[in-house]
Amino acid sequence: MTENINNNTEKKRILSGIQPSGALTLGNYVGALRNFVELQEEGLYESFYMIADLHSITVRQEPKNLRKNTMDLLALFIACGLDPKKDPIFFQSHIPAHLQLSWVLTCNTYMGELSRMTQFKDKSRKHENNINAGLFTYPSLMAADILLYQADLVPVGEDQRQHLELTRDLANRFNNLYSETFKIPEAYTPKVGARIMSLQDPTQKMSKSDPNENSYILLLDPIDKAVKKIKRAVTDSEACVKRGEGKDGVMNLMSIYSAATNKSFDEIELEFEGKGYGDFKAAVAEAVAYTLKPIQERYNDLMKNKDYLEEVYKESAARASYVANKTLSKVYRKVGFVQP
Ligand code: ATP
Ligand code: LTN
Repeated sequence: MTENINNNTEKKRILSGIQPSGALTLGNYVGALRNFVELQEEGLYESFYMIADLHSITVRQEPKNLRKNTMDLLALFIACGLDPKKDPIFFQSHIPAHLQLSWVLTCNTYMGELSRMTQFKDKSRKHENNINAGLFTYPSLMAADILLYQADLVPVGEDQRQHLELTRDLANRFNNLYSETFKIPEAYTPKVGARIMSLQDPTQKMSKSDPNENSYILLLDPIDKAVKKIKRAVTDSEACVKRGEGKDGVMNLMSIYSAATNKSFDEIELEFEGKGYGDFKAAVAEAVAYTLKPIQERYNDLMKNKDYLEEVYKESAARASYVANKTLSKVYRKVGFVQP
């Protein structure tokens, strides 16, 4: 018999998360956070936004920095426009159900599936001295995050699509083995900016853990610093703002400009016809500054009000754990655990 999975809610559900593994980049904003805000404004979904602190310790974290990055991220979520009154913004470690479901899913995930994950391969290469079991089983925890909330949609950057595919496979596997339990979620990636590239090597994704700080723009970079980084961005010798072979650097700046101004690539090519990279970079820098400034102002205000932030994460955890625990008890019952 098919059960009503989403119970009494009509609205479709969203779940997404970002790790507090460092300061957020423009890539995180364009690929993920900005879309959280747009989707919330559409008002068609019931959403759950999570700061994935449990995931972040798959890479070594300094405790003091982890605490700061976690609070910073909460403030940045709100500064970017998410309204915690509408939808909860919670810390993953505050809801034990994530780990409890993750164990059940881990026992239904094959080693071969986890070995194929590109993020695992990338991160193992980057952290040769700490290839821990958590880094390997990371996707089963991510699947638990999503499936606990019966999410229909998961807004993420392109790099997370493979994890989403695995989540769908795990949900189907569980549903077939036991009975209909989980919604099958879909990834939602933006049309422009699903992968913002490094400003220094446009074949690599812009990443907050890149050792070269000129390769990324942080949401909290002082504006003059962000402007300088754009001016230094790698381009090519053609001095022509258009799409084309070998023009990865220019196309990346076009994506950034497009994301910041909502102009299409055709419009951008037209706007800069006959102009050089100096003019183009100045325009990109101005658009980025225009995007960052209000976020930074709101962030600074929020950081002065720690009591408010505490209230947000506590209330959010209460709201989210109600939903999460409902799914978890269903799963525990189906697996055959005796009710406590
Ligand atoms: P790290 O550099 O530590 O691996 P990260 O910058 O990739 O981390 P995550 O916390 O893994 O950050 O990602 C948060 C969200 O931002 C995810 O949805 C991810 O897909 C998205 N994202 C990350 N980098 C980019 C990028 N360069 N372009 C577009 N989206 C991105
Ligand atoms: N793996 C993601 C962060 C993350 C996430 C999630 C995203 C953890 N759990 C659930 C969406 C849904 C990342 O590294 N970007």
